[in-house]
Amino acid sequence: MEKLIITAAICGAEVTKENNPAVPYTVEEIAHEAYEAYKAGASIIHLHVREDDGTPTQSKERFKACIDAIKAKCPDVIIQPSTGGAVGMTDLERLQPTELGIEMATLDCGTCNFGGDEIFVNTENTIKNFGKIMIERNVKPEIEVFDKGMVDYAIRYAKQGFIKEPMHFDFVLGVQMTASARDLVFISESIPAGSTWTVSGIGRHEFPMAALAIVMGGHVRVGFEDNVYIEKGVLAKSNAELVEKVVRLAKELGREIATPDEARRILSLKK
Ligand code: KMH
Ligand code: ZN
Repeated sequence: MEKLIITAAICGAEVTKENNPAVPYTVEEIAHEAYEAYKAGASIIHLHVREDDGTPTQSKERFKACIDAIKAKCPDVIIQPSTGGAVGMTDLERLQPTELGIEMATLDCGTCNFGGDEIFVNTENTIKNFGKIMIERNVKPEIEVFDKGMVDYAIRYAKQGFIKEPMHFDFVLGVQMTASARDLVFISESIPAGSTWTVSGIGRHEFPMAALAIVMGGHVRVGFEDNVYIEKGVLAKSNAELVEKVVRLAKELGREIATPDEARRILSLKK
């Protein structure tokens, strides 16, 4: 089995300091959380950025400031900006970080409900346009799928030339599709041979999904974007604490942790 790639989703767009005071907003806080998560074992930082007051933004300047600050502390870490941004942002706003010479970015492969009246909109044209731009800018997409139909869209758009293979998927389970062992087996067996996958279990599903991915040969995403608790009712002190828990699980289950360069090889990234 390949070594385990751990992604730290340190900030997100929806979670706030009211949910957990350790959620980072400023450039310094974001760089600090990224560095600590990296030292704990994360090889990829999934990055959203905020204004100092916590407002989510896709500003190219703000992304550049955060990327530079993270790279100053850990030059080899893989930085994966979000092109999902926050619900309601325009496509042009969302695409800004892809102009920064980045290695990876998320590519959300369908529209889904996001709680209450919120809808996270990704039309067919949006997905194809984002895919085409990522090919032109040499950015490897992490394909975000919130249910199995989004895997099927990705396969269709890859056949049409909008996404390059081998594809890398992130199964976000517990938002729209439920998070069970059956769901994870079903969805991970639905992707093309040669693809790679990671799982983001939302909320209380974070560590059960991580444990399953570790034994199934997938990879793991944890972080405040998805979950703010280290155990039931106990807030995590940092993203690093969440990463450390995955490292402990992997050790117990006999799976080694990938360095950033090992992750680059596994994901066919060109540095
Ligand atoms: N904040 C969500 C609306 C991504 O990063 O690509 C979108 C999201 C997915 O978080
Ligand atoms: Zn995200």
